[in-house]
Amino acid sequence: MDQLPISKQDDSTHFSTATPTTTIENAQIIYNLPFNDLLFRAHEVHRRNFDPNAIQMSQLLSIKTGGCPEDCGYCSQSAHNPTGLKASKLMEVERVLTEARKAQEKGATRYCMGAAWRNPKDRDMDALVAMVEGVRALGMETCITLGMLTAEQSAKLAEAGLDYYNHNVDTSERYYSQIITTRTFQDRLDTLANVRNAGIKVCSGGILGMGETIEDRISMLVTLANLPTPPESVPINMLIPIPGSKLGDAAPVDPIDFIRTVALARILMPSSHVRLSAGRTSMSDEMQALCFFAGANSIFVGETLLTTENPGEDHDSALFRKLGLKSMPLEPLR
Ligand code: SAM
Ligand code: DTB
Ligand code: SF4
Repeated sequence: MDQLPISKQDDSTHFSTATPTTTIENAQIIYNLPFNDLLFRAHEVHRRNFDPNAIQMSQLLSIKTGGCPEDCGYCSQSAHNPTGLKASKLMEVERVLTEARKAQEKGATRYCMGAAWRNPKDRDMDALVAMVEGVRALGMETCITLGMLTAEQSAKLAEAGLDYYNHNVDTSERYYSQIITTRTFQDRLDTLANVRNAGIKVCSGGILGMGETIEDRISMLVTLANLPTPPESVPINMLIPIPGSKLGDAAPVDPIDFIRTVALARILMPSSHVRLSAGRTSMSDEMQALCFFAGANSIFVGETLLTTENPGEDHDSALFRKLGLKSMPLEPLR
């Protein structure tokens, strides 16, 4: 175990640095370690980089729901998926700020606003800037996810003080076109580069449970770890099967495979926040506890994600009490 390769970010002296970058082969070796060795190693990396009992708490709001022109096979909001979801227009800025205040009162420190768009129109930018500025003025971190973004739009949001932009690669490059055909994997990487170049922190991860192989999951994490700068935030979603969507009948992910993937994310991206994202309502407390041990240190709080259910405050505060977890303090805003 001591001679295993590690990622370029991990400055541990316990393990040899066999390669300057993370290769698929090295990641596979780590992923396939005996479970106890994998978890021990991931937890050790976690402890060296973070308080292991602190969890970052984000809250989501859908600021523009449904009617999306993209054909993502997993999504309730795609116009290509007959899911019965009612489409709505972009929410008023004041309503967004009222919802953000409520989330802050319940303990969220980051507010994540999501729009069901292929990309924002330039005419939407003033309202989006006002949302970012307004949420920041409350003293919360801001995150937004609007689809593809140009360099100019990225610069505008950076100037408004946006902390994070969420844009997931979702799966491996190889499997991508099985899930989405209206944009390419490279389109996703281009937006991530625009966001990064504008000085905004990157939030990018994916979904497990879409019929992909374990190699696809490993490859997705290797792509993220090998970006010029790895994402500061890595959401790992478990597919929420949406009736009417192309993946409505997808088979559930094996919980051990899910936990192994979280552990690999932690090892490959030691200083990133790894978020246990969608799908917690169908995870047991024990599974979530193992994900936290394996290095997950961020969650979405509140009763809803964008269009689906989330465990909610009562369940999460009981879980935090049982596990002795606490909310991660907010770093001073820029
Ligand atoms: N339209 C924007 C985009 O796709 O970039 C932002 C919103 S989109 C809903 C954000 C992410 O949520 C997706 O990239 C996907 O990873 C995740 N997601 C969407 N539907 C999901 C589902 N049913 N289960 C798990 N994750 C899901
Ligand atoms: C991410 O990776 N997961 C969040 C956030 N980024 C935008 C979205 C989860 C959506 C789950 C399905 C829904 O509520 O519609
Ligand atoms: Fe649209 Fe985003 Fe849903 Fe894809 S994931 S259909 S881009 S809202």
